Amino acid sequence: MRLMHIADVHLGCRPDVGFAWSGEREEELWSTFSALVRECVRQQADLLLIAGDLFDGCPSLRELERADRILGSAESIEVVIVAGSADFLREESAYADYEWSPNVHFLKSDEPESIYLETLDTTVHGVSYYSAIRRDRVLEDLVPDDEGEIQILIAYGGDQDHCPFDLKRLQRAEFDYVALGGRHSCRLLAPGNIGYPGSPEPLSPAETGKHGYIFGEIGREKSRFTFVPFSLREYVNLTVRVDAATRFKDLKNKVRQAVASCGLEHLYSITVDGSFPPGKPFELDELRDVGRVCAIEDKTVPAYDMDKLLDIHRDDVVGMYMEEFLRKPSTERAQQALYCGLNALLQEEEQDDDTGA
Ligand SMILES: [Mn+2]
Repeated sequence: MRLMHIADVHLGCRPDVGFAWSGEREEELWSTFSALVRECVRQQADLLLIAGDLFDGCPSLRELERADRILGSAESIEVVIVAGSADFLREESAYADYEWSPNVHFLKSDEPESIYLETLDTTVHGVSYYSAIRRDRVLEDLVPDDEGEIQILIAYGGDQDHCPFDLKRLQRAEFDYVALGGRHSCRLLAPGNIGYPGSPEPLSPAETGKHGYIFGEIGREKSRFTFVPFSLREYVNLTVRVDAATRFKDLKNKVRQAVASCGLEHLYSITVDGSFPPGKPFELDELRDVGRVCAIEDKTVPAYDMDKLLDIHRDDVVGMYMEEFLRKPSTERAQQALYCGLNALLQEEEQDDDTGA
């Protein structure tokens, strides 16, 4: 039996709000979801498991119909869904009593339930959320029954606020596979048949790295589960070093090259580290047009020659200020404060010089 396991798709979510590509990303969550279902067919999977947070919130009827059209189009594939913390069920919602296509099975009770899929001789056990937080340890009590040859648990949670469980207990229950949801990055847990696929598309700059799905084969002798990268885009952290001799043009070229070699389709957080000529900081905002840049962090400091400055200002307030800082162990914060103060003091001195005071 071949299965695809996805979770945390968050349809309806609009990542990177405020950026030019935000609307496009919202649509890409849908197109990747469609592509996943087509991939399921192409890979001749028998079963698609969706372990919570298919939607970013309580879906509208339109969103339900759109998702159902996609899932219903793969009529040869049995689909099992549970609701997670983001798309928890509200009694009066369209989500709670929507009639899905015949191949789509929604385990929508807040009590554990199971479905026996006759053609696959497989039983899938699961439970849904009716609030964003659920602290009972309901998953730990679930055990295989003797109906299906293959026994699967589909479960959302694992942290303190979302159906916490002891991994050892889950392992001891001896399901053939435990399809988890609720983490946005992939994690396969020992002995390899328990896993979080993560979100198929990353949803925020913190969600760096590969995103995709878990594909599994359950056999009589041997089973195998692997993570398969599938997302259209990734969030990438890029750090570039500069020094006082770096020209802005060269810095921009360096960033442009790095972005081009990583991939223009990706979404970047750029950190610039190093130093700039005192009084002439780089205009880092101008790096925004090298690609899809979500954030720029400026970690540059002015390239003061401390020894020389101390020598010049031995007997004035600037020297006293510097000595006060240099006496203490240097932390990043203290450094920042030192440079800020130094900037202000030296600028004041320059103005005094200009006005002849
Ligand atoms: Mn989620």
